[in-house]
Amino acid sequence: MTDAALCAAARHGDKRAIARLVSAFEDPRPQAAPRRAAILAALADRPIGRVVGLTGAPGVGKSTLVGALAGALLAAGERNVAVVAVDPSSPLTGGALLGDRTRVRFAGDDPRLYFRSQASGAIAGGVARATHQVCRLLTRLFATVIVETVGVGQGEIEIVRIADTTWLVVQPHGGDAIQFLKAGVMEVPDGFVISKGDLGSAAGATAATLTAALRLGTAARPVIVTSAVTGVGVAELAAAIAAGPRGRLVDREPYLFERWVADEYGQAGLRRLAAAAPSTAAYLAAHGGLDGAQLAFGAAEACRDRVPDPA
Ligand SMILES: Nc1nc2c(ncn2[C@@H]2O[C@H](COP(=O)(O)OP(=O)(O)OP(=O)(O)O)[C@@H](O)[C@H]2O)c(=O)[nH]1
Ligand SMILES: [Mg+2]
Repeated sequence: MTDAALCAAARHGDKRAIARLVSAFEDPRPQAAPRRAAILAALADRPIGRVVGLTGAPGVGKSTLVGALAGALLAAGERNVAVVAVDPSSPLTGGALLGDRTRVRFAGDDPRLYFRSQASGAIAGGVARATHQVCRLLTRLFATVIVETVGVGQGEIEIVRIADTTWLVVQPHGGDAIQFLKAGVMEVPDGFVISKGDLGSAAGATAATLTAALRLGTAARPVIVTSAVTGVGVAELAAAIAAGPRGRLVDREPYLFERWVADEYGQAGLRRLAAAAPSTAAYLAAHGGLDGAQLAFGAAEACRDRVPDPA
């Protein structure tokens, strides 16, 4: 099938077509950039969906919540929902550490729901290097894209650089809330979810502690107690997400391009980028956006490999 045919099928929710397009966006090589540009051009008439980050320590209940939340978003009127679960994988084995635990289960086989899991590899931040790329595609196909990441500290909630809004999930009395406060991470999320609200009064107490702590901060942010068991709070969270902003992924491209340069070519690559243009935004503009910039930068780097540095 051609990419044009895949795009046509993907518009109608064909999951195999979507999966084949997603692989083009997971390919880090600059040679893959023109294909991405062509796919996005074929979908350019589509509105850009919202990216919602759902992050928190391992085992707090993110995947379970996401399964329920996706259904609640559809019930709240969202056209369709994709979920990307970033699977923390071991740098040693290259395999997934937690395997099945990152599986998100949807109720039934709804054509409006799509799930993809990605191995994060050795990349810091809990966000796979390909996550932002895949979000570029999925936001053209889905009204809401939820990204589940494991984030436990300041350096590990890089998801906020991609998402329109990020929610931090903490469990009752997990100590996470206090730990996050200390780490300064509380400033980062747009809202908080206390999971496992069915486990006695602990969730309410944690919510009260958190709300009191947040009152010291600047902007008021929601604290929602949820339970994937009883369903409490899930509709409220869906409504808050549905009322939030969408479509800011494009503004993130200078940052995303710098991340890609750093991943592929290291600090020296970043220095050459800085020398090549007055700003990253200017470099992107000069090359027609992210895909063109990757192709051009990759070609320049390939030339360098052939011609030894004069220094
Ligand atoms: N009682 C109760 N248990 C829950 C709830 N949500 C999740 N759990 C349980 O908590 C455990 C972890 O749930 P997951 O959804 O896999 O948690 P996660 O945050 O996605 O975990 P990782 O992806 O491994 O970081 C499982 O045993 C769930 O059954 C809830 O609302 N109430
Ligand atoms: Mg999970």
